[in-house]
Amino acid sequence: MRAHFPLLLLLAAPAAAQEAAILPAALPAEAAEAILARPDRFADLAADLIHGHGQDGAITREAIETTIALDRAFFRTRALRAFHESDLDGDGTLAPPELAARAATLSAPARARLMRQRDAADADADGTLAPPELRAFAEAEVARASRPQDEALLRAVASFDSDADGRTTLAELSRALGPLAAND
Ligand SMILES: [Ca+2]
Ligand SMILES: [Ca+2]
Repeated sequence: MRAHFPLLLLLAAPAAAQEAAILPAALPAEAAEAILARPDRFADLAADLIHGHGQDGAITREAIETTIALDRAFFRTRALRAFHESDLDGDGTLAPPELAARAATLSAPARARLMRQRDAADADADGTLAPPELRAFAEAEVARASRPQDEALLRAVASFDSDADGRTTLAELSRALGPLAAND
């Protein structure tokens, strides 16, 4: 015999409306779409964020912004590392002899990578990398590596603060995401 299912529930809330009701209203549409598509991935990301950068099983909006800034600083530093290692006189500008001296110590693939990065960074193509060119190159690498849609998902965690105390807890997240994961 089939279990009884309250018909009124079905009438009151079709499946799609039920799903939409679970996610916070403040969530940007694009983030909501990404979360609905892969609720398990978002749950992992949010848990890593809270465990890694939160406090006492919760995270604030400010701490999320700090996390994003830390990631950007990491990508910026990574982008500039090879150039900093080539700045033999430490004046912040890379002259062609400095780049050539560093390139001579590298393996063929690393040398090719350094030359490719130099060409990408040398906006005025004069062979020298000036500080503004290095800054622009680093920011372009940050934009490429940090992916706006991933940053939007990190910021989305703040929208799950259902009691509005300024902190999103693991419990608030699992209450909202649990039903989604079950349907997955
Ligand atoms: Ca220099
Ligand atoms: Ca230049």
